[in-house]
Amino acid sequence: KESRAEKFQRQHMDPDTSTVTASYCNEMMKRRNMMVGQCKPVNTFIHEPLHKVRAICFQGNVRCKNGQSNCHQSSSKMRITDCRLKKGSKYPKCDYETQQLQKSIIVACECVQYEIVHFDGSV
Ligand code: PAX
Repeated sequence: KESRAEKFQRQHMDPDTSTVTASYCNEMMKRRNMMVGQCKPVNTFIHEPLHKVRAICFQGNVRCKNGQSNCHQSSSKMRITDCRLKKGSKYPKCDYETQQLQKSIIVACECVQYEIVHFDGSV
């Protein structure tokens, strides 16, 4: 079974891409299985090496949106792409807007090995 850390990597990691095209989100949301049963409304891909993203678990501790205390904010800006479902788009035709950004990101970390399990937002 896919672990939470593996699921985070499938849904949010894309280190080898530096520039994205307008169709990036439509292709990636499909390829990474986020159009199964429903269209995931918002999803962020991170274009940084995994070791840099894992290191966020040792950076500034912040409260998560759900009130838990296991969230961490990256001390530097990261290259990310936000995928947002376009208004009126209906499953199974999930149609996304692609937006490339450089922002600090907030993630939730779990367990002894400090694996990232959830993307909380970007600021
Ligand atoms: P998730 O299901 O929210 O969390 P996501 O991050 O890809 O998935 P399982 O066993 O899978 O249920 N976990 C936590 N979740 C939230 N908060 C804390 N502190 C926490 N600690 C552990 C994946 C797993 O992490 C566990 C949680 O129980 C899950 O375990 O965002 C909704 C989705 O949109 C993404 C992020 C979320 O998907 P919302 O509405 O909660 O903010 N998303 C959102 C994004 O990719 N980019 C964005 O900018 C925003 C706003």
